[in-house]
Amino acid sequence: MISPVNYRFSFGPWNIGEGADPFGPEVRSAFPHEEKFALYRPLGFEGVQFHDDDVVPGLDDLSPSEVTTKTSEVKAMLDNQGLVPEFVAPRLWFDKRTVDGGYTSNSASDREYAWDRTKQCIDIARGLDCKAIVLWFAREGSYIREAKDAKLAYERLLGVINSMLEYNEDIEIWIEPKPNEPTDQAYVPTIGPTIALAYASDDHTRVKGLIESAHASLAGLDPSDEMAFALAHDKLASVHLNDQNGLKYDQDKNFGSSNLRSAFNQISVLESAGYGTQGEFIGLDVKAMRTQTGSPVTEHLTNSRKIFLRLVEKYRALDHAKVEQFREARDYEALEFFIIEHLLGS
Ligand code: XUL
Ligand code: MN
Repeated sequence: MISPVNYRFSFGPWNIGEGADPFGPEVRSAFPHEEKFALYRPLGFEGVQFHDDDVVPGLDDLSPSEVTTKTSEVKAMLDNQGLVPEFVAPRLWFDKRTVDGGYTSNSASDREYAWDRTKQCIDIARGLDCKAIVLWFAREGSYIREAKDAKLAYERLLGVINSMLEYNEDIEIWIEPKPNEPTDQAYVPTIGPTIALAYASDDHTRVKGLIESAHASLAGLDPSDEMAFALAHDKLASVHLNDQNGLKYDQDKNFGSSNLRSAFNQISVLESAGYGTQGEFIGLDVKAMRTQTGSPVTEHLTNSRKIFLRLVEKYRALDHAKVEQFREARDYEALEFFIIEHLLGS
């Protein structure tokens, strides 16, 4: 069955960046954060992915009423621009109190900070009328394996998930697994442990996964299989489509730019499962190349979106009956050539 979905797209304000990397500073002038939102609709995007401090900059230093006021201002701005907040994620990797992670830090006071910040994040999300909280576990892992009690760490993560579910009955938690960076080894590296945590939680229907293509590739896995696993459990809440050239640093390249066939397979999995029919977004998490000049630089976003839509056309134009015939006959040599020819076009 070919999905009739008209996809809606999202990205985060951090995807319009100044090009700093661990080896060098900004190479483009800063484009004001507040002005980024006016770019979304013209670029073809309606969903905004937020970190808590993308909504309320400097939130650790603000009073509760200042946080509420700023959140209401952002909500009004989103309404005016016709934008939807897709999710809010607590940024638990920047502050000094997160050097050892948040929820799994060996410091009790740092864990307390992480929990307070998580409650603030949930309040901010609810203030935007957004029910999704993304947990990218960033520093929840270790630089050396002896540093932490891994069993205790997993128990702590489950404890936080349950506390979040209890703190607000309307939210959903979307875990975005990643195997490494900034830690050497992260807890919850892939979708398997993500789904296990969901089922172990007090309300698994509110705990789901978000698959980023590059994160799956960094784990040496096929992003489309990671997506399929979540879909088979009805737990693919969102995706961060991008690309990755081998096992390197997290590259956030344009979708399909390094592995076109893998991108096509991700679309096959999403389309055949009817992803998007429940309002799920096609989220992008892409970075502009450092060599790009100007401000704001947005072509990486529009190009990734175009590549996605072109591949959707390719998927819909595929002779699916023929694919079934090849599968039935287990003639995978012929199937592979058929797919490659289809991708190459005539
Ligand atoms: C990190 C990453 C994050 C999450 C949101 O690799 O992908 O930007 O998407 O916290
Ligand atoms: Mn991401």
